[in-house]
Amino acid sequence: MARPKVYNNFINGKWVKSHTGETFENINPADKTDVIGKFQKSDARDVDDAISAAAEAFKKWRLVPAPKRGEILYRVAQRLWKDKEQHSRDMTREMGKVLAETRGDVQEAIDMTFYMAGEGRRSFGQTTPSEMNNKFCMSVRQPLGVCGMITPWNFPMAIPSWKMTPALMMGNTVVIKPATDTPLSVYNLIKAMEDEGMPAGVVNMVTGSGGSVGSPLMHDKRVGCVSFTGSTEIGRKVSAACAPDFKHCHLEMGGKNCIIVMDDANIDLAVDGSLWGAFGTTGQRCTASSRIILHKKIYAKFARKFVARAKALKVGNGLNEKIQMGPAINEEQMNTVLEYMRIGKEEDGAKLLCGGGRLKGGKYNKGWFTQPTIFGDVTRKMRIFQEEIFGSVTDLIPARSYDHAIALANDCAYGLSAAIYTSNVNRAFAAMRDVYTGIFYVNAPTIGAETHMPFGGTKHTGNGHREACTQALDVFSEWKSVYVDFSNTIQRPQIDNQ
Ligand code: UN1
Repeated sequence: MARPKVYNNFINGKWVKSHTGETFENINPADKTDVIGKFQKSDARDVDDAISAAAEAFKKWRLVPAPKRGEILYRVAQRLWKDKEQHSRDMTREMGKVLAETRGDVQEAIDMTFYMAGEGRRSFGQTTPSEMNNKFCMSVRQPLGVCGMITPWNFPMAIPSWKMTPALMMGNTVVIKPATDTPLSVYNLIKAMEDEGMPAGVVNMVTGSGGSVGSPLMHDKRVGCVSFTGSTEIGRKVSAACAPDFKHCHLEMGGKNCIIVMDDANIDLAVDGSLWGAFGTTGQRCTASSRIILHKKIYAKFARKFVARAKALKVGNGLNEKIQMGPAINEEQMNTVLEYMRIGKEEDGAKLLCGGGRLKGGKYNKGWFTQPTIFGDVTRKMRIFQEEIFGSVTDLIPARSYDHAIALANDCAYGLSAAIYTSNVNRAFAAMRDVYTGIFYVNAPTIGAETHMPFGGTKHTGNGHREACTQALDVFSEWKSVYVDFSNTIQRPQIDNQ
């Protein structure tokens, strides 16, 4: 086998080694003997270099007209489109999810980049009449400076694009720390930016661990904004790191998303949706359907069909087009999922309906494969009802009525996404109103957000911000209200005109 390629950090337009002189390996989770590449094991000195470069580049980048910044992003989007298949294969190899899904991930990055490129010619502010004569009022956005980004492994190109493209469009510069499990996809995104003429220092990538790279990045006083996607536990640390300097802080964290299936639902459609929502991306989405709340009248019928479909899922290496579910991202994550399977088996009253362990034997021994797992008769006090698992496990929860289903849906620390399957339009609208989440679906599973809609959640999922759509611009800019008085007199609002 060829020796793995060594990838460098990208700082000030150059590919450079870390000060540490050390690297870490990027391993294929479907085949741990497959080393995809070696990446720089960076530390605070590399972060410092990257922030210095970004701070310097900001002086010029903020003055580049927004439509021109947008033009670079258009070219980046076209480049990603051209290289989509290769980027998707790279992503399946480093992350494990199946090719159809990694193509979707790269597509999401393309969509986002085109969308934000278009914002170069929009990014509208307001004009409004003044209460005084001969005076003009308008609001404009201004960039924040250096934006630090800490991105996860489950959407290795889409999520970095959600953060980088609005930040860049607004005139900010970027230092990004990719997840250590999936740095190649961020490398591919950065490389496209370099090749399409992004000026030196405007985007910088530093690879390495959260402690050595993420921590100095979020604590640095020169950083004006930190955008983080990951666990609620780490999100709390990011929030605390940003607080003393009142940095903009955008957090996108856990989920325990539910699908409600009512007695009037199309059951086959709900089974299809639940299968995709629960086991797509091996359940490793913040939006995964990890609680399925079933009206008691259809519980048994749904459970029978759903379990049969889950048992039939083809699990394996995602590079094989016939495979429907890939591995867990790494050994540690697999062990967490296995631990939750154990907890579920011991919960008083929960019934294991299928799966419940690791897939072993033959090709499975090469990677971190877990069985599609369903627990039945799950109730609100159970840990598997309340805690995010981030793996191939979902719960079936019986509900007595619509009101009971809504109470169960809301009885959770998180509030990212929820769904209802029903053929009753009144119920659909009532549920849309009554479930307190950032995203809601009718007759579709909890996954599958589109880039021109705001993305984010309530409660412990987020801190009030949204990614994607124009809402993302609010994270990466500050409003400035501008008053131009052309009266040539002193005019005192609220006083002289009363
Ligand atoms: C995530 O899981 O962090 O809505 C992002 C979806 C995808 C994005 C998921 N478009 O499922």
